[in-house]
Amino acid sequence: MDVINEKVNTITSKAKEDRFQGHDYYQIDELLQDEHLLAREAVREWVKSEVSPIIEQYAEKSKCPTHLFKGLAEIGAFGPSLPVEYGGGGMDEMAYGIIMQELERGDSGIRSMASVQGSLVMYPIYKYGSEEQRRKYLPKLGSGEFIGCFGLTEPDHGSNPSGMTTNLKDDGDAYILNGAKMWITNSPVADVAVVWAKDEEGKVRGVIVERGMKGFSTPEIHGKWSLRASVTGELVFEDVRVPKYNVLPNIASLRGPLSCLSKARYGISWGAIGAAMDCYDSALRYSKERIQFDRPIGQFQLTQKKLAEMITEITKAQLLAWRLGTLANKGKATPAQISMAKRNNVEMALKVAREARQIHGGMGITSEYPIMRHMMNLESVVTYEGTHDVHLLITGMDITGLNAFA
Ligand code: TGC
Ligand code: FAD
Repeated sequence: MDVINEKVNTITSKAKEDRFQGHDYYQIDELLQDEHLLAREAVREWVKSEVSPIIEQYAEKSKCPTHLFKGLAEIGAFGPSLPVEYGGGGMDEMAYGIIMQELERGDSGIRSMASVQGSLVMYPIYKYGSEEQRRKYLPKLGSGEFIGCFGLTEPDHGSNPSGMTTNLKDDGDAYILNGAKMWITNSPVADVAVVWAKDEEGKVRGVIVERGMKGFSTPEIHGKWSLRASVTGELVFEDVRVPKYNVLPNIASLRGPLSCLSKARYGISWGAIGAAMDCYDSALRYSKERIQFDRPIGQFQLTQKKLAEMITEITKAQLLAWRLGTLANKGKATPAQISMAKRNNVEMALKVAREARQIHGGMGITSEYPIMRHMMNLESVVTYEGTHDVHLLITGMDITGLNAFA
């Protein structure tokens, strides 16, 4: 009995220590600049010291480690490619992707916190807001003093946001906002929400709703088996009086929220590789340490097949992300190219997680290893920011010129 406990304890204590090493089978690092590698190192160290020691507990308890918002701000995770004077990091799109990759290596929920704040809250205010709105909100969001959320999805309109019924009615110097948003990351803890609603002409407008506005509430959604360390909720608007000052003046179309999604989907296409690498890293190590039939399980051909296929798929995804990053840096990455990368890389990560789980045997279902947490998280990632099938249809539309949604 003691021997079994000793073995379990040895495996347990090894698993608890974050021994992650990046994987770069095709020497893609040679294609990166020093600022990318430095950013990666800094975020990796932060994840090892701040996220890895606590994440399993938070996920098990289904609690969001909101204390990490400040740290995320300090490492420049909020809007890495937005200008410094507006609270961003002043880096390029490649750096943004790499930072998301390292965060998601820790946990998809932590990457979500950063994606939403930077790409879905700061970006629309930067891109479509007035100068006064930028000055008022962006520095506070960039520093983590304010937490933001993004409200597009509704209870009856998920994949089809153009059907939204949340609406704005003109009332002099304000709009009256009514409706509800569903599945909103960070909503229960947000200070501000960028909300998309139709005006009386049926045009999609973006409004900044602040916590404390009368008639605005943010109930939490419970019972998630995925993204458990991320907080998700609703946004409910009952005759909320939103000053016209809070309307984003430079957009009146669904293109507004969809362009923000392009930015966030780009980050996810990098982020998913992080989750996949963490699963692969753990499986590779376990395969060399776990002895069955008097030899490491990594010596069996079937285990090698799994590992070889994992690193092949990770490498292909890395090349896709790197190329997308170079296009994004030139402002040439199209929404359809971003859809392809998001779809491919998240699916790849899910498959890697499932194979890694097999390699860990029974241990793979426990919180001693990160595999099940990543796998369950990825079940959300494959659905949010456009489902797997929606992205396939975007590619289909792009190559055929025929619109499956029309
Ligand atoms: P459609 O007519 O195709 O487009 C309307 C206008 O938008 C433009 N556009 C885009 N612009 C930039 N980036 C994109 N990705 C764009 N996609 C479309 C388009 O050119 C057009 O512009 P204009 O100027 O001609 O008006 O719109 P549609 O109603 O037919 O919808 C097409 C469809 C289904 C692809 C789209 O609605 C879609 O992507 N649906 C998926 C919904 C989705 O992704 N929701 C995500 C909610 S947010 C979220 O999940 C956050 S999770 C965050 C986290 O925790 O990390
Ligand atoms: P539906 O649209 O009802 O889709 C159900 C199924 O039908 C899917 O398989 C879909 O692919 C399929 N389907 C739909 N239309 C078609 C079609 N035309 N052809 C073929 N198949 C189709 N939203 C926000 O606005 N802000 C957030 O911060 C946010 N955070 C989220 C966090 C989590 C944890 C989750 C799970 C979701 C979040 N979302 C958020 C919502 C997310 O974007 C939606 O869940 C997603 O867009 C899908 O919408 P839906 O869930 O209503 O599914």
